[in-house]
Amino acid sequence: MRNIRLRAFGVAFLGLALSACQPSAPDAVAVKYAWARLSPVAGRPAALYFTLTGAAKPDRLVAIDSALVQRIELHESMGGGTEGMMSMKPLAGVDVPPGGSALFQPGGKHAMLFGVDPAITPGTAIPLRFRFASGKAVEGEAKTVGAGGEAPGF
Ligand SMILES: [Cu+2]
Repeated sequence: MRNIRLRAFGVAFLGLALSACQPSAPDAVAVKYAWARLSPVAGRPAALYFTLTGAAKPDRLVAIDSALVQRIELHESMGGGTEGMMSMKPLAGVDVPPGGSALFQPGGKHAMLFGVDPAITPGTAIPLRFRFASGKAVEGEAKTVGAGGEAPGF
């Protein structure tokens, strides 16, 4: 009896030691450098840019929401221009591989913010929740700049 208990303890201890040896890959995708360029025209959408870095397992960004934005869509600009309505296609999701990243930047992938709360002006911040196919949700915040503003230096 005593022997069996000791063995069970040994196995549990080995399990702990093994998990401690694994490389420290993050559990969830990380959201970095989020910023939004507001529209010069009230009521027009803002464009949101950010960087996602991978977790230990592959994941996929499927949605973003905010208490201060009515609707957020994932888009990709075609032809590398600015975010004009003629040159964008909607994206159902964006993969984020382990050890990799997904870049959302001007002229490429971005999110479009429709119905931004009028309290959001240049220099304020937009609270965001990034939702992933795994079911995880990551909170973030985007710095805001005006229509002609430069990307923040972070
Ligand atoms: Cu767009």
